[in-house]
Amino acid sequence: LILVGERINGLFKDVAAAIQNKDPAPIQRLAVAQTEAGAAFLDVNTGPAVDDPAAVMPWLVKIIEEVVDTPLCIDSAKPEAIEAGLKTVTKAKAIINSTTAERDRLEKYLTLAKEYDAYLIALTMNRQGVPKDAADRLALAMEIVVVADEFNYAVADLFIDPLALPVNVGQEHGIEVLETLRQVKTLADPPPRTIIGLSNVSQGCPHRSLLNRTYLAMAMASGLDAAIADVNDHELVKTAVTGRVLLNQEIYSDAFLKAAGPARG
Ligand code: THG
Repeated sequence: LILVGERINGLFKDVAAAIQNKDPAPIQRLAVAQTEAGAAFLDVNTGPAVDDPAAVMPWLVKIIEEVVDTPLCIDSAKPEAIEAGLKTVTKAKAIINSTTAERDRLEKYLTLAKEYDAYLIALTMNRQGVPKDAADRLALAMEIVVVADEFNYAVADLFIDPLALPVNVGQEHGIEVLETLRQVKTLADPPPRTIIGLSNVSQGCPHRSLLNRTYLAMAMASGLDAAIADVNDHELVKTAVTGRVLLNQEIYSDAFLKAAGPARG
């Protein structure tokens, strides 16, 4: 499972304040902490309070790259902000987060992904919003795969995101997202990869870690390849490693024993 650290996002008050004050230190601390916790990528999102994300994104990329080598997941609904971020990146292949299935946006983001040799996350939503069931999510995933193929974009570099929603407002979506994760693998050979914003499921809910961990285990069993998640939740990272062992994606001995701690029966 590829873990993308979610924490450098202006949705969080401390990050919003650091951006406002042009203070690199809190953001750099989050970059180091998430990297040490095992993040393979760091999500970078200016958040909703920033007027001009295309001006802020290069600053974020620069200060993060000063302290870690971890590749970045450039997260914005504004293509100008994505491009400004990609222009600044000097480390390994980045992820573009994210396009929707809307044709004009998809073509714009695919063009950027090709030009900057980046992975691309595509959400199974369009102008009508998020579909209510797996069949409609899959129809959008198929449209995305077809257009990626037309663009000669490697489908294995494409991550389909079926959009996890908070369980307290979209309870009926949980099982539809799991079904979508399973069926996406039948759309092409090699298939696209899959990703979700895991913490979405618990937004506004009590027992967030428990909800995140339980859904992670179910999503992994449904074929999930990557998650944007709270990597500083040690129980969550332990669940990810344990899931990999139980799904025979990782050898039982070394990583599992290390992650789970001393054996207590
Ligand atoms: N798919 C893709 N990208 C995404 C998402 C997705 N990026 C953003 C988001 N969803 C994933 N990241 C987060 C980050 C924070 C929270 C949830 C998902 C979160 N934040 C606290 C809250 O709203 O309660 C912030 C409050 C605070 O502590 O300050 O829960 O689905 N491709």
